[in-house]
This record gives sequence, C-alpha cells and structure tokens, in this order.
Amino acid sequence: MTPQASVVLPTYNEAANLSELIPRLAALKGGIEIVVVDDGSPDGTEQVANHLAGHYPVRVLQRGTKRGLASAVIDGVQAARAPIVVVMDADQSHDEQIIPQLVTAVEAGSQVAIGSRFASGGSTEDAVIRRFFSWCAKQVARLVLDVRIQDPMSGFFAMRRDDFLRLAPQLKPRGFKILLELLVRLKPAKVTEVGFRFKSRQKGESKLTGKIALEYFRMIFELWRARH
Ligand SMILES: Nc1nc2c(ncn2[C@@H]2O[C@H](COP(=O)(O)OP(=O)(O)O)[C@@H](O)[C@H]2O)c(=O)[nH]1
Ligand SMILES: [Mg+2]
Repeated sequence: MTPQASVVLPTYNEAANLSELIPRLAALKGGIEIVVVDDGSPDGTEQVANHLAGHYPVRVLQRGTKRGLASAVIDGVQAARAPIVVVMDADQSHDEQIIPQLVTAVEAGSQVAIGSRFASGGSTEDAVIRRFFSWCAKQVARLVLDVRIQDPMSGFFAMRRDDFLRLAPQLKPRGFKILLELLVRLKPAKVTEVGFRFKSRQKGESKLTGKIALEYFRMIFELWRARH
C-alpha cells in the first residue's frame, strides 16, 4: 500500500536521536514511511537506522560521504514513495506531532505547509544569536525576494512530491536549508504555517556553521539576480 506521506530525515551523526525519534514518527496516525538519508556518519547512524528498519517503516539511503543537507533532502525526496513528502531535522528539534496537520494542509490545497517557529502558536528555544540570524534572514527574504513567510528558514515543511521534483533540477544543492529556494522558485499561491515549539537539538551538535550562514546570503543574492 502506498503510504500517505514520506518523512525525509537527512542524518549526519544522529544515531542517538534516531532511536528516539523514529518510534514516535512510526506511532503517528495515517500511513507514513521514513526515508533516512545518511552520509557515512562516523557515529554509526546507518547501523542504528538499519536496525530500526527491522521494526518500523524505515528505508535507509546511504550516500557514503558528507555531501550536504540540501542534496540529501533532494535524494530523499527522489527515493520517497508517497505523494506528500515531509522534510525535518533528525535532531528532535522539530515536533513530529504537527506532521498530520502539515499533511492535511497540503491535501487541502496548500502547496507548502511549514512547521513554523514564528507563526501563531510557535516558539523557540533557540539561543539569542540564532533568533537574531533567523530574524535577519526573514527580513532579507521579505525585502529582497518578496517572500512573506514568518519562518522561511525552517527546516520542517511538507509539500507534494511532484512539485518538489519538478523544481529539483533548478535547485543548487548547497549546505543550507532548502525551503527558501523552494518558495522562490515555486511561487506558491497558498502556504500554511503551523506553529510549533522548536526545541534545542536533543543530542549531538549542529552541522550548520558560520560558513553556511555566508552561503545563505550568497544564495539570496543569486536568487535576487535571477529575478532581475
Ligand atoms: N545526510 C546529511 N545530513 C546532514 C548534513 N548536514 C546536516 N545534516 C542533517 O540535517 C539536519 C539539519 O542539520 P542541523 O545540524 O540540525 O542544523 P541546524 O538545525 O541548523 O543546527 C540534521 O538532521 C543533520 O543531521 C549532510 O551533509 N548530509
Ligand atoms: Mg537542527
């Protein structure tokens, strides 16, 4: 039977998080499959994911070497089988309990449904510096790209797999979160933001560094140039 939604989990050193997150994802109502996209994590994430695949609806894509978050998401969506894909971090910062709302919003006609820290009902445990960066990024997205979304930097969103794959050839697989680029290229008529409490990552360390923040602003510039 085709699952209703595929949850794409890019992983790099997320073994400890996966074993807590996957049972909770599998317990959600509605048929979901989980696609783990691992890049040869030295902490044994792949082994943990393969073990979990014996008990839960999990498939593991192993890419061997670290090739960046955005390209992991693209490969995961390509491998997904359901008509709707949900992309989220594997670090337990995103609240999986809102996944049914995201999927329902897409089924009801939203082209993109975003798990949002800044929409009504949302909040964040992010440190002040990350909040400030998210705020700057949101203003820049609005002023430069005319994207009026509360949380365009979110790593947690759902959309139709077909829409994503149609855009995939135009996406530049960079290290950074992919949502803003998708919003600019798709120009969706209807976006839903579902507020949730963003938690600090539960185990391990963030892989997104200051260098990637610079990459983000380069991407904004390139998207802006492509529009003019
Ligand atoms: N497969 C793969 N996953 C990655 C890579 N970089 C980050 N991730 C995963 O992408 C998600 C987001 O990264 P994270 O470190 O949480 O970024 P942050 O939320 O901005 O601090 C996490 O699940 C990471 O394990 C990568 O190069 N390859
Ligand atoms: Mg994270």
